This record gives sequence, C-alpha cells and structure tokens, in this order.
Amino acid sequence: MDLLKDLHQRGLVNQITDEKGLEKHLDSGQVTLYCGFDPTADSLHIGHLLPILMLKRFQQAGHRPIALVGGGTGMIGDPSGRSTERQLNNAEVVHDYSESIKNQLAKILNFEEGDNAAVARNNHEWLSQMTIIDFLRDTGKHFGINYMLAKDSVESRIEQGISFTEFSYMILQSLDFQQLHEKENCTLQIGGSDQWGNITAGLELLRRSAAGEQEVDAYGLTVPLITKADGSKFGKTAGGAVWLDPEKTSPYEFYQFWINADDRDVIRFLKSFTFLSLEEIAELEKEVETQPEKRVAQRRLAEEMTVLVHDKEALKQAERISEALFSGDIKALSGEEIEQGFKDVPAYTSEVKNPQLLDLLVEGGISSSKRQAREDIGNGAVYINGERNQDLKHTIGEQDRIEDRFTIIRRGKKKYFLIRFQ
Ligand code: 545
Repeated sequence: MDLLKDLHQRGLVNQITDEKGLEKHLDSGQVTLYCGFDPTADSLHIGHLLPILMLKRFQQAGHRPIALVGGGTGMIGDPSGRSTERQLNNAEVVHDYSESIKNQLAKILNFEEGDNAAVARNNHEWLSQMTIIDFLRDTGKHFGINYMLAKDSVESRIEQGISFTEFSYMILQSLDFQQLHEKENCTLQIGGSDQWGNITAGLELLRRSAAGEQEVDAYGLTVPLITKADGSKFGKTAGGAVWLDPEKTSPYEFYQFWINADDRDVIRFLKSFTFLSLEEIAELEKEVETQPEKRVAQRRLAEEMTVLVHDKEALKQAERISEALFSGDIKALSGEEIEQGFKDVPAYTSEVKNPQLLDLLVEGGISSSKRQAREDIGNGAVYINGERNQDLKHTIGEQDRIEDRFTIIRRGKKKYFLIRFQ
C-alpha cells in the first residue's frame, strides 16, 4: 500500500513540510531519510519508539534510513520542548551513552541486508572538525536572528533565559541535515513534533546555501505525541519511564506495560506501534467491542512489542512469568524469571540458611507478630513457592529454595514476598 496513506491511517503523521511534493518524491524511487537521537541518557525509552519504528516503516517500503547519534549535539543540548537549561554531561559520558544508544537502534533497525540497509552516523564526526570561523562565516550567515528568536524552542525560553549554547543548537542540527544531504543524498528528516523547528531550520539552510535560487528537493515529517484516554502521560509507570534496555526495564515489565493498555487506547497503540495490517487490527477492534474481558488486543500488542524490542525468547519468558504469577505456580520459574517477576514485591534477605518458617514470617515483616504468624500458618494462609504449608514447625530447607537463592512466600490471596538467601 501507499506508504503515506498507511502512515495517515495509523495516525502517524503530525506535520509534513510539503505533502504533495513528498508523495511524488517517494514515488520517484528510493529515498534516504534520517532521524537523530542525542545521547542524553544511557538508554532510549518507549517515548522514542515511534520515530525509530517510522524509520523501519520507510525501510520496509524500500527506502534507506540513517540513524544518527548526536555525539556532537549531545555536547550542546537541544532546548526544544524544555523549559529550563540542560545540565551538560562530560565528553566521556556522552561517548558512552552514544555507544549504548547506537546498539539499541541496531537491535530494531536492519543494518545488515540489502541495498537499503540502515546506516549509522554520529555527528561528532563532522561537528567536531568544524572551526569557529567557518561556523560563523559559512553557516551563521544563513540564520537571521529574528528567524531564530521566532522558533518555539527559543521564544518559549526568552523569559526564563537561554544560553547562547542552546540558542545555537538549531544551527548544528541544520548542519547535520546539510551534511547528510550532501554526502548521503538524504532528503527527508523525521522526528517527534518537538523537532519541527529544528527540521524546518535545516530545510531553510539547505535552500539558502544551495547555488542560485533553485528549489531543493528535501522534506520534513513529524510524528505526533502519543496520548492516553485517561489523560496521564504515555510511557510513564509508577516505576518511572519504560526503558528499552532490559537491565532497566525487564522484558516482563515491558510486556506488562503493554498488556495493561486501556481498552480506549489499545487499538490506537496497535496502529501506531505495531506492523500488524490494518485489517488484522480491525479484527482485534471487534474483540475489544464484543469481549473486552478477554483482552485479546492487549495481549497481541504486548506480544508484538516485546518481540520487536527484545526477542521471541524474552516474550516466552514474560508470558511464563505472567502465567505463573496468575496461577500461583511459582515452582515452574527459574531464578532469573523470579528476579524479573518479583522485582517490585517486598524482599527480605535471610541471614540464616535454614530459618524456621514461623520466624521468617515475623522477621521478614510478612506477619505482624509471632501470634499472627501462627494464626496465618494455622489458617492455611501461607504458601511456600505456591504450595500451602500449615506446619507450624516447618523449617525452610533446600527443597524450598529455587536455585538455592530464592523462596517466594505468599500470604493470603496475592501478597507476595521474596526471600533471598546468600
Ligand atoms: C540531533 C541531531 C540531528 C537531528 C536530531 C537530533 C536530536 C534532536 C533531539 N531528539 C530527541 C532526543 O532524545 C534523546 C534520545 C536518547 C536518550 O533532541 N535534537 O534526542 C528525541 N528524538 C526522537 C524524537 C523525539 C525527540 O531522539 O524526534 O521527538 C522523541 O520522540 O524528542 O541532526
């Protein structure tokens, strides 16, 4: 299907600089496009996912994506969408973050196969080589101060204050577009809606620096901000951002994030985040309408996203953990799965290798007193690794430890506690 039409139907287009022109341009053959990511953290999060997937959509349609890591711009700081000046990171930190971000991008985009393999670039390569004289003489001349002051990113900061450093940022991003246009024949820059000002500044530089007054065949496209029906911010959970790095957000937590999508949001999320066909999504929409309690659409969303960002193995593990937590059959889990699934439950490290269950309940803060602990065990409210235990004299032994490191105690229907052994 027609790429732009598909993007519109998925709700993925916020603004395009010249839609008719871009449509023709895309029809005329393979287009090289880019999106930039500044290394301001050691990991991307799901707020960055849409533009990455957009690069992938263009790649699947035969175009050539460039993932640009801002090793240079990351030293300066983009004021776009921010109300205060950024805290600068030192060069080593920016370098380390650049490597992590590049590796994450490589997991989602295909850098290997075909004549439209994705390309990785780092703007430190050219920005660090530029001299201040060239910068002010050759590039600065094309930017009127009034034009720069009128940009949202600057205008909204005038009262608060903005350094010359951040004020200049748009020129650096423009230089990147110019560089990639010249060296890679890149004719389209994409980004989130906060990047509109920087993207159009780049197009302005391309036009002004082109020999003569000829038209430049280059475009900009932004993706919209994802919203949620309940008005809360997309991508944030009680535990903070949902990271793409499995060390920061485990695949199980990642899976849980998507499976918890609201019925009012899930179809929109399927359209904008997954590569499922619109026909298939329409089928899932019927499921939401007729039997929402089955959460078929949510499960499909969680599956697709977990495989896209992690892999099939991670999905299987996330499903196993979810299933075990649901049924209470904890014994089936490995130590690593326990770490993921019980990250947010109260944990207690036992100093003794073979504690009395009764003592453990008190010391671990599971029961409020020894009397209560006796009552809990007697009532049959206490479960060790999913199995009820009513023995007041029970000693936690090897058979109660998973991989000799964990015991999961459950009190009542779903109060879980993780006991660690050293
Ligand atoms: C740098 C040089 C270029 C072109 C673009 C840039 C980066 C751009 C920017 N983008 C954001 C960003 O976030 C940090 C990611 C890594 C932790 O600041 N000036 O770098 C986000 N971007 C993706 C989307 C965005 C944007 O990476 O465009 O809108 C978020 O969805 O905020 O030549």
